[in-house]
Amino acid sequence: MKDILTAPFVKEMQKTTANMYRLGWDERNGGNISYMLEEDEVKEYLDLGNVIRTIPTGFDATDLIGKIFIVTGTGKYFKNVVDDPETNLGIIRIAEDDTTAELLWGYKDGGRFTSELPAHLMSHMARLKVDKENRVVMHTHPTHTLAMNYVHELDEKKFTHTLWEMCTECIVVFPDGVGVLPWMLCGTNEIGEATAKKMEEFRLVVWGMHGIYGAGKTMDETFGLIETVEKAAEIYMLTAHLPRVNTIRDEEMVELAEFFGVNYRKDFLNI
Ligand code: 2HA
Ligand code: ZN
Repeated sequence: MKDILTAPFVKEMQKTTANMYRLGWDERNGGNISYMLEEDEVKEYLDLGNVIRTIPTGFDATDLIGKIFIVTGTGKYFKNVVDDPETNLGIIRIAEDDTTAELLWGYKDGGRFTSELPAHLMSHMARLKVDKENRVVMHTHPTHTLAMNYVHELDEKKFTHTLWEMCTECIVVFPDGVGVLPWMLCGTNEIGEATAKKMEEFRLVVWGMHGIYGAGKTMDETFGLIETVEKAAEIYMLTAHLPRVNTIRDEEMVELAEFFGVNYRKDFLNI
């Protein structure tokens, strides 16, 4: 059996959380990541018959029975994952009863997965229906995206349109746009259900006055989606109070989308 601390998926979680912390997006225990793993890649490092303990999830994840995830821990700081992955991360498998998680590794101090597990697993289920290669769900509190929530209407067409105007590559990176939820109580099944509903249409969902969710095939793709929204939001926050002299026009966005061959939300443009 190989040493789990050398596993590429553990290293990816360490690098990503450290990077996000350094970007200032994940203060204290802010943010959480879940990453679906293949049984074959995990069994090189762990005895899949050895369940350390079971933890109730509090909701049905029928479509995910037997699926394995590496997930950040509740109350844990992204800042600390790099130095102590075994305490701050856990590897869980959804049990046959669909409401229990079997802990295979991690949460060494007796901890458990993120309080946002409902939103994560429900989002995995929703995205897998649209894209069977989806593996990653990421939640974070990117500074400018969050700032924009306070000064921009929380309407998904208007919010997406403004982001698309801020960087030329935006419509190409997230042609499907950004879903937006109003402020809601976090850590609940309700916000999980609302997020998953949006994930049927979007790979990015803003949680009003809280943060953002992203979903994708790889850690890079998912991080890249959020990073691009955050960059656009930063440009918006640097310019929103100034007279707008130039902008990327809707006709130019169409040109971009057509040139790069992306299927964009035509109803999010004003033409
Ligand atoms: O886990 O970000 O939404 C900390 C959070 C809750
Ligand atoms: Zn949060």
